[in-house]
Amino acid sequence: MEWKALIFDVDGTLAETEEGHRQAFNQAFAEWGLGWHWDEPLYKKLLETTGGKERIRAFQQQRPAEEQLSDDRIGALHRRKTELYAEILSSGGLSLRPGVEALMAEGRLQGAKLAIATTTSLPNVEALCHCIWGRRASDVFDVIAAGDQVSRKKPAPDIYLLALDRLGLPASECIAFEDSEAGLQSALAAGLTVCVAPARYTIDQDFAGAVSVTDTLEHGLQALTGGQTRPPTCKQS
Ligand code: XBP
Ligand code: MG
Repeated sequence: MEWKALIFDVDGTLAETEEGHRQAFNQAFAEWGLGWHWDEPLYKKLLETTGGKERIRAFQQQRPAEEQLSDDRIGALHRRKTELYAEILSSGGLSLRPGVEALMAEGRLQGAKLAIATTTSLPNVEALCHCIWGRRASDVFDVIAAGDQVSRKKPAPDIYLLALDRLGLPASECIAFEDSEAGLQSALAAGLTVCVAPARYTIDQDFAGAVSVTDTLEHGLQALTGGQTRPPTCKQS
């Protein structure tokens, strides 16, 4: 099967970004004097809610009445978090996950378009592309569907449907690459074939329905080169 487009999730798929997000959330909370701190086990749980603003809202539901923020305040807090995330990425040290660069190159070689379908916001996609390639996201990807461009985030299919609409292609001609259960469900619900390479925070999730589940996307290349997809190498719950 020759795929007409490769659609990539961002966080956890292109790069291990969630630690950067977690630090940015915590720095924003500290600046605002909220007394909140998301450690790694808590963040793993909180990642079940996709989207930063939605994650803050889900977290504060467990907090006392005096700690509740209005939607406007959550929006402002999240804008500061986005600025801090860009600062963290600009300090360097982040690289693509293994196999991503080769997969993108093989896709290009085969004439496929490259697209993004992510829950994170457009400024964060730009920050990552600047950090990794020193280029604008639109110079690296043909189509970018991100964050609040849809009202329902993953696992709803909306962000993948938006990417497909912008590509002008049916789901049957495209393949998606994901790291999370919510992302997999989103892409499947949009009708896509999905390869999963679980990331640091998603390793224990359920990836039933993926065409392949592999440690890294180095093996995702096989989906492009006509080879057999490898059997799952990661734990499925
Ligand atoms: C992962 C997410 C994001 C990030 C934070 O998105 O759920 O919410 O954790 O990003 P994906 P924002 O894997 O689909 O890229 O704070 O910008 O929402
Ligand atoms: Mg992800």
